[in-house]
Amino acid sequence: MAGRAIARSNMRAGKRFMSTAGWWSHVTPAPRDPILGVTEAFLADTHPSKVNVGVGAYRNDKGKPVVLQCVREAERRIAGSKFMEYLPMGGSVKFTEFAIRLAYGDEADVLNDKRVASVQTLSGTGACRLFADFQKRFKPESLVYIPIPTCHHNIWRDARVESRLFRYYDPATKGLDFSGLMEDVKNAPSGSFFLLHACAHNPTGVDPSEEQWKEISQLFKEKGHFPLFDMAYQGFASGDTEKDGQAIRIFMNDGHQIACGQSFAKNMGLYGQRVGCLSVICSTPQESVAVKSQLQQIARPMYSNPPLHGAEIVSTILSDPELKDLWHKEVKEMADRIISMREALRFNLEKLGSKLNWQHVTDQIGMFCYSGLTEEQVDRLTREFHVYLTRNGRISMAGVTTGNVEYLANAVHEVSK
Ligand code: PLA
Repeated sequence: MAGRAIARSNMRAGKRFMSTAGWWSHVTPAPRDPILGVTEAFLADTHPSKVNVGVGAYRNDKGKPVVLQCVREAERRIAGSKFMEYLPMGGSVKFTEFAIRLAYGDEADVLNDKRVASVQTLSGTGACRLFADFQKRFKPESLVYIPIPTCHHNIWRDARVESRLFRYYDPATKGLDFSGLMEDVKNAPSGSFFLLHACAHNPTGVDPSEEQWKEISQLFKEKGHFPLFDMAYQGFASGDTEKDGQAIRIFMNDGHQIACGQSFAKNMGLYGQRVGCLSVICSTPQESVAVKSQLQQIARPMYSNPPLHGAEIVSTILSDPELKDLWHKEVKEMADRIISMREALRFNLEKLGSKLNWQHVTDQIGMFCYSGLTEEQVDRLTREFHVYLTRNGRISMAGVTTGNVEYLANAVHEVSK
């Protein structure tokens, strides 16, 4: 066929094809994301008193996002950096070295022995997902146990790791279901993986005590379970990054080979920079070299290598004693503001004469208050009061301010009385 005839016949075929159903006509809309969808709904609301206590993103007392001073100073210092080329597949080595020192402590034996494999990840979500893919590849039959309730279980679903649930939160006490947790850990098949939140558990704001962590660690030893720590809030629970690392340190000192996913979204306010770290404690330096190389190989065909800017900010801060001190001070300020808002919310609810017990508002820690409100009550809060939160009743305390706390307390009281 001559060129023009081929073109004409292709066009006819194209027309025929286009008249049939579209390529994606079988695709139905995905459900709205339970957390990020709340922000979308909030942005679409034009009511002047609207309040967003959905996503866990820190706001100052004026309700505005915060750029930390240490971050501004780090940005100023790296502004002259001409380094714009690709990072290695595992990201910035300087960044990961400082990140793991923050997680495990400067003096940790596992660091001196070079037994930690670490790679820079796309924030905390990316760290968990990379580990889930690694688990699937190298322990394909293993299970992951996820706490009830949790928020990021879809990570393991999409990595095709089979998951089970373990008891964590007791709605009756609005605290930890420690005996249920221990029983489920005991009954899980030996060698299971467990997702643990290192501190400031999301969504409940309930953490085990130091003593309880020790008991959990011992039971993990007996059962030969693998702990994966999701550490998205180091510093946000107590205001002290060392104290918030205590669960990691307990497990590490008990000789567990743990994995840890760190996020700098919250504690440095680098949400959109997507800067995180996945580390895996190995039995030998050789094993850690192998593990790191495999983690990189999983990243390579997915996103090739992670972004540069956020990692440079973090390593500039963590490697400079003065900036690091400033950061510690600023993290404490954020944590303290949240604690004072817990007190203010509880105070206002009690002042309004609520008959319910709101002690958990001040007992729980970190960014969230797991209020105990039902889905129907949450729907009323949104519909009648323009207060936006996830349907599980989780209130992001970081969105509460002296300006909106009375309004919020009144709305909560109205739907719960
Ligand atoms: N792990 C926990 C426990 C988290 O709460 C979050 C974020 C992440 C990991 C992931 O954060 P990153 O990828 O941004 O580092 N949780 C948020 C948002 C703030 C979310 O669900 O992604 C939340 O509102 O629950």
